[in-house]
Amino acid sequence: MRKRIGIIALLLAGMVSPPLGAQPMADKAAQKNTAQASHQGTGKVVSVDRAKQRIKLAHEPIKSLGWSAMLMDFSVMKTSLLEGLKEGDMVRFELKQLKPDDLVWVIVKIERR
Ligand SMILES: [Cu+2]
Repeated sequence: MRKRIGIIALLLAGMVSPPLGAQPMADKAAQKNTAQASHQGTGKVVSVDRAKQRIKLAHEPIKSLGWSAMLMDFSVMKTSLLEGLKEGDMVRFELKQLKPDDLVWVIVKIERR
């Protein structure tokens, strides 16, 4: 009887051992940092769609994200960010991920350069 209790205690201890318990929290913290981080980019405006709150850019490489130069559609945080922007403008912009697991990057700042 005493032996059985000992085994149960060991099993319970294993379930709440620090390495297992700490790991998910560390992952969450890392994801939160990624979500809050913003990335700077530069590029050229290809088209602006105010109705859809989107802009197409030919962006230059963004090293902080490991992206090479490419043509890409972005959503902007608010329509007013697109004011005064037109095809052919050279721009500097800032990207943010709204949700940690989201693959979508949103432009939170954009200005002509
Ligand atoms: Cu891209």
